[in-house]
Amino acid sequence: MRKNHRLRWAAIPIAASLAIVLSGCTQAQLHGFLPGFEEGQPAVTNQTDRIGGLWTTSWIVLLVVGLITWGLIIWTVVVYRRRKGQTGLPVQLRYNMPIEIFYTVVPLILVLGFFAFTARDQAAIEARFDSPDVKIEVIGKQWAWDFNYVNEDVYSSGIQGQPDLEGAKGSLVESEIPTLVLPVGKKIELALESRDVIHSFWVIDFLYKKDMIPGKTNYMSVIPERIGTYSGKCAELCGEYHSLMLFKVKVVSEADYEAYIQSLRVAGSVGQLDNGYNRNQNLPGTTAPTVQEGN
Ligand SMILES: [Cu+2]
Repeated sequence: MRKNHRLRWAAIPIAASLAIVLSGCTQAQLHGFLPGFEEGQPAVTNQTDRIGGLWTTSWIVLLVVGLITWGLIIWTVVVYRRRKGQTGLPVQLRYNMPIEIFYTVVPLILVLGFFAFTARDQAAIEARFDSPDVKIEVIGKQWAWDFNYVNEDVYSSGIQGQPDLEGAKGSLVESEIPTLVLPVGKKIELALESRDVIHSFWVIDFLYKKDMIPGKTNYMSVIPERIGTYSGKCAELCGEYHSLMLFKVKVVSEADYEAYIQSLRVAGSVGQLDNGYNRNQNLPGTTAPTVQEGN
């Protein structure tokens, strides 16, 4: 009875301080420090809340398991430590059925739980739109990106990151980085392909990446929900200049999207690039135009 009372007195300040600490959390902290969650801003895409939720919940579950495990380890080390004058081995415990069943069943439940939630979210993320508003073919190549705007029959061909000789050491010419322009709030289907080796299409703030495999088309279906510029990179080691295989995703209003498409048309980038094998399209002066942004 007395013990219960004491526990309750302990629980109140713990709960109160927990509430205060959590309410002081920023959006980034509440989402397990994933990128793309800022105060008062809409989600970056229609998928990011779901992915953030899976990540954060997994961490909470695993931290609880960790706290119990660390607690038990510390407890046994302290309580069952060798005391002065003790010799020989302590009482050996083995074939304790309740414990054996416990540490078989609990991990099984955890693994099945992680599997179930991952499968549920993956199915939702991987579902393709019945009728996407915008179809874009993204072609990875050593070491840049080509973008075919399928509905509009225009394209943009990218070059690998160009070192900025006037800027700080290691910096790149920002305006030369290939840019994929997407209209906000539209159902976008990206067909991911490769010309040469396996690459991986990764827009960091979209919290999702997918391999680009020669001879196979992978799809990414996403609705960008926040206007802005996001960094992307190749996430599969693909050769010497893998680290320069960068791109940007610019999510813009529909009017700006139309203007961008028009600028590609004016620049003569009409038609579609094929994904035939060609190793020499990633440097200035090749088929790729050197300045990407028409507007
Ligand atoms: Cu690559």
